[in-house]
Amino acid sequence: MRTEDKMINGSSSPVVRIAVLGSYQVGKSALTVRYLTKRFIGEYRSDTDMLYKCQLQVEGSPLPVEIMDAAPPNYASSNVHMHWAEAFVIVYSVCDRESFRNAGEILETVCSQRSSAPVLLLGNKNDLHHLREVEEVEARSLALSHAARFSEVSAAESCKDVTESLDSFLREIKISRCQSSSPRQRKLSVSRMLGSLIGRHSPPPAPITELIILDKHDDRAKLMKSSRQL
Ligand SMILES: Nc1nc2c(ncn2[C@@H]2O[C@H](COP(=O)(O)OP(=O)(O)OP(=O)(O)O)[C@@H](O)[C@H]2O)c(=O)[nH]1
Ligand SMILES: [Mg+2]
Repeated sequence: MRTEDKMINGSSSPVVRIAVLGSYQVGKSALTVRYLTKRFIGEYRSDTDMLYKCQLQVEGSPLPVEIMDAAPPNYASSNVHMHWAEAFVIVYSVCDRESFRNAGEILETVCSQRSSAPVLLLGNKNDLHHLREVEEVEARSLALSHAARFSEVSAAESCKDVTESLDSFLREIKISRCQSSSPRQRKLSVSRMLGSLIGRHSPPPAPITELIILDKHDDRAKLMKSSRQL
């Protein structure tokens, strides 16, 4: 693990910070809200970052989690989320090849800047079969080549798939915190990823305790500052 990762990684903080990144309109907000509330509302505010603070049950014990539903393209230019988060969920739409290409770029950036951070690649909108532009096998192979987890989901149609993939991802994050910071860490995460495909289910997420809307540049600056203080 690089020094920068050590400084940022949650091993020094009890809070797990997850950034949800991806192109416009791929379903980042729908997935976040679906996971935390089990609801699919249909339309979501998309002009700003939303920070959800919550207490989740992971492997039988409570874990404070912060999920940043990032409004693009802020993360690309400011790099704030790259430094703030301990783990990354990268979303694309299976009906939008450009969003998949963009997800690949984000994946590359995360892997180069945060080499040991757990990453989950999520292909959303798999209910829209007739509009599919990205095959599952292609995305799975991209994820594997970067030692990232992968799932195809539909925030609109299936709460179960969304819950399973994010629960399982949180378990991986928890495990990665307990492991040594040797350079083998990302390799090991591949076997964890495969193992998790048949993993157990954790209890349903607890309610959100706080929602912060990060409207201003000032707020993002504070976020950056706090991530550096960890
Ligand atoms: N059919 C279908 N539509 C979805 C799904 N997930 C989200 N949508 C729709 O896709 C649109 C965009 O969803 P959002 O969750 O706002 O996407 P986003 O990535 O947060 O969008 P921005 O914040 O604007 O970048 C909305 O109209 C959603 O209702 C899904 O799984 N299936
Ligand atoms: Mg959004």
